[in-house]
Amino acid sequence: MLHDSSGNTLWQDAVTSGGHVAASGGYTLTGAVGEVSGPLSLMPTTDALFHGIPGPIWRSGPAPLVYAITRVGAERTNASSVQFTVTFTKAVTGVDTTDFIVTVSSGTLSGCEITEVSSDSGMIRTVTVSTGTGDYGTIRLDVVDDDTIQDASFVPLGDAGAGNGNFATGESYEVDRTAPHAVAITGALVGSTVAFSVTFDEEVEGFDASSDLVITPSGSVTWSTASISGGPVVYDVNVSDVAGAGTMTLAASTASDVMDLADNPLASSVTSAPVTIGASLPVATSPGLILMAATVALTGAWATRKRKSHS
Ligand SMILES: [Ca+2]
Ligand SMILES: [Ca+2]
Ligand SMILES: [Ca+2]
Repeated sequence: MLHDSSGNTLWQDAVTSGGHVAASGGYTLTGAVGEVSGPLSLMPTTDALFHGIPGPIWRSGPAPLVYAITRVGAERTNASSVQFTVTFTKAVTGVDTTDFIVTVSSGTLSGCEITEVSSDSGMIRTVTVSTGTGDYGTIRLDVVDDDTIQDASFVPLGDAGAGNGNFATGESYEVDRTAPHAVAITGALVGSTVAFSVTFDEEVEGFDASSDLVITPSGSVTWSTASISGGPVVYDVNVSDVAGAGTMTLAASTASDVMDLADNPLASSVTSAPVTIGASLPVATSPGLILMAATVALTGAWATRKRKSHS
């Protein structure tokens, strides 16, 4: 609808692509959808009307475009559906599920679908996407322009023509439904500390407290504290003030809050080989044997033979 500067209606049909509409009073609308020419300015108002004002020729504003597509949630997820925020450069209508496709740029996901587009007004839409099936994949939401998205002046996305408003450079989600595992743990006695190295098969978080550890001593072994540092794949675990004689092993606790970045909880852990603490003599109290200070790591059988040969 076109008004002159006095508010009189000059023309009240929608502009059609390539149309040429002569309005009363000598004003003319012509050209592609949304473009105007004639001895007047056209200024869209909030109710999508035009008010003609004598002056230079104006277009009714640039065509709408997709400004950005961003994630609503965390990048790594194991969720069955995710949401994207789609922001246009101006208010548009005509946005529905058929304007989008889901692009799986890597991984094994299949069956991802656009399930919902939020209320059709304004500059912003929230689009819900099901993440389908499969253990891992990267999914992105793209806009496919078929000119059904238009601004209030009926100017289609990217201007007239399919494809010129496409958008395929938005943020992605990394869907991860595979639980992490602790796959290698090594340890060595350094002074009175047992220094372990724990390797997971992917980045994990929450591996940060003694409750995340399963420390198993044998013999008379004791310790005071355990500290965890490093990560997010390889961590150092230092067990301090170790005393006594025997061995110590370490595993990561699957009953803890350790999880990958998609919140899949730790599924399993290897256990380290036993780290010998002091001399682990099997029966070190036979008559005539003097038990040395338990600081040298020797196997019991070897130590027993050596000592008998010197007695
Ligand atoms: Ca277009
Ligand atoms: Ca994982
Ligand atoms: Ca923890």
